[in-house]
Order: sequence, then structure tokens, then C-alpha cells
Amino acid sequence: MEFKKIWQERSALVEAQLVKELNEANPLDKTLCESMKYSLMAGGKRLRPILVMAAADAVGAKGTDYLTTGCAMEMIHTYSLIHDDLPAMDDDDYRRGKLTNHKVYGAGMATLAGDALLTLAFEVMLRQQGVSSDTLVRVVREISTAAGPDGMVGGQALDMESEDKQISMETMKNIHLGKTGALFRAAIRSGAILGSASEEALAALTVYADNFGLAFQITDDILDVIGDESVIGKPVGSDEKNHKSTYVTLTSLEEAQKLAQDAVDTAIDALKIFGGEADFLRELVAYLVKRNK
Ligand code: GRG
Repeated sequence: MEFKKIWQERSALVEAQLVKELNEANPLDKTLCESMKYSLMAGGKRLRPILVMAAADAVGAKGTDYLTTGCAMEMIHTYSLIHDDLPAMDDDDYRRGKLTNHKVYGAGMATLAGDALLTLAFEVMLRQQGVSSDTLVRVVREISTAAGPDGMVGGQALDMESEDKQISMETMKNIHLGKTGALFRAAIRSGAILGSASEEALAALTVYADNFGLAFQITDDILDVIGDESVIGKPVGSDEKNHKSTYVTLTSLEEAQKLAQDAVDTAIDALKIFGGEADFLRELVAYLVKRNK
């Protein structure tokens, strides 16, 4: 089946399952429930659940069996976006084409909606069927490490402290390894572990995951400056549009495009031990650098 069609069909499965999980959660407070639903059901590419399923497919398992774990990852991702948009962080008004959660429900309720999605995610992932408890513990450890201080939250903290400062390429890589890369890595590794991957397959998918994260982030940086290339080459902090170092500002647009393509090539090369069952992952990473949002 065509790659985009698989993505669409699986996104629809994710949407339906997310609604089901939310309905079963039954929060005590009606506004909290609405606020969680508002952000969780606001669209988005559903990349992390798609990656859980695709990694399981790649190791010969049935990806859709792991929809539950994928939905848990989407909840963690959505919590991070709600908190990232808060006035105390990026103070953004729009996300996924809609007003941000705090613009609709206020900063207090948005904070709680994020907290609730993070904690609900762990309850949901423990409901994953068809795997041993040992495998489940391994997956929960994988995801919790990625979401916490060694991963996404750590990367976000480093990022906050780097604002308006000129940082090195190494610091910027560490920011993105945590902030962006950790959840992608956990999604892919979890799908592989759930699908009973061999050590060799898991190692190959980890290389794929790290390069996927890198290609995604560099492309994000490129998309940020396309249409506004005035930030390139200017010192960080020199105006309000230019308060963070990115792959583009630390190198150049051309160099960033080359780095993204190198990461795609490395990711695809890492999949050489797999056959056609990894085609979706091959097409996804190649598509990533061509996307426009
Ligand atoms: C607040 C703990 C905490 C972490 C925030 C996710 C994040 C860390 C910040 C968001 C800012 C940002 C643009 C990060 C770059 C990578 C990223 C996570 C982009 C958004 O992911 P997509 O493109 O989003 O998968 P959709 O909307 O498609 O789900």
C-alpha cells in the first residue's frame, strides 16, 4: 500500500483510539477533560504513534497491535506542546492552527491538562495487550527515561537556559537530542521491543531513530527561516525574531540542507538489514526533509 495512505489510515486509528482512551479516563473535572481533549484532538501528524507501529512492522510484528503504546506517546508529546506554549515558556498563541490551550482555558488549567496527559499516558501504556510484563517494564523504562530529565525535559531546560546566548554546535545538538530526539528514539525502540526485535535489529533501528530525529530537527530549523532568511548570520539576541541558535544560524541554509540529507542517507543505510517490511520507515525519513510543516 502507498506510504501516505498507510500514514492516513493509521492516523485515523490513532485518533479513534485517543478518543476511546479519553472517554475511559473520566476526569473528575469537566473543564480539565475538555482542555485535554482540545489539544489531544487538534490534529498533528501523529508521528510518534506512527513510528511505534512502523518499527514493530520492520521487525516482522503487526504494528497496529501496538496502537495503545503509540497513543500513550502521543499524549506525552501533546503534554509537552501544551507546556512549551505556556506564558512561562514560549508564550505562543497558536499551535496546530488553533489557539493554544492556555489561550482558551488559562495557564493554570493548561498546566493541569499537560500534567493529566503525562500521567494518563503511563496508565494507558500499562494497558498494552499481548506482551509479557518484562517487555512492558522495558518499554515503560524506555519511554519514561526519554520523557524525563535525561531526555525531553532535560533538553527543554538546556534550551531555556540557552535563549539569547550564542551557543556551540555541541550544546545545540544536546538540546535537540533531548527535546526532539528522545521521544522519536523511544517511539522507534519501543515499537521494536514490543515486536520482539533481535539485538541487531534494535541497534539498527536506534541508528535510524537518531538520524530521523536529526533530519527532523534540521528541517524544522530550515522551515523556520524559509521566507525570513534575514536571521541567518545575525548574532543571537540581536532582535526579537532571533533569540535562539539553530542549525541554520550556526551554519548556513545550504549546509543545513546538506546535513539533513546526510542524516536521511545514514538513517536509510541503517535499515539495510531489513527487507520490504521497513519500506515505510525508509519513505518516511525521506519525506521528512521534503515536508513543508
Ligand atoms: C515542556 C517538557 C517540555 C518539553 C517541550 C516538544 C517541546 C519540548 C517543545 C516544542 C517546541 C518544538 C517546536 C520542538 C521541536 C520538535 C517538535 C517536538 C516539533 C513538533 O512535533 P511535530 O511536528 O508536531 O510532530 P505535530 O503537531 O505534528 O504533532
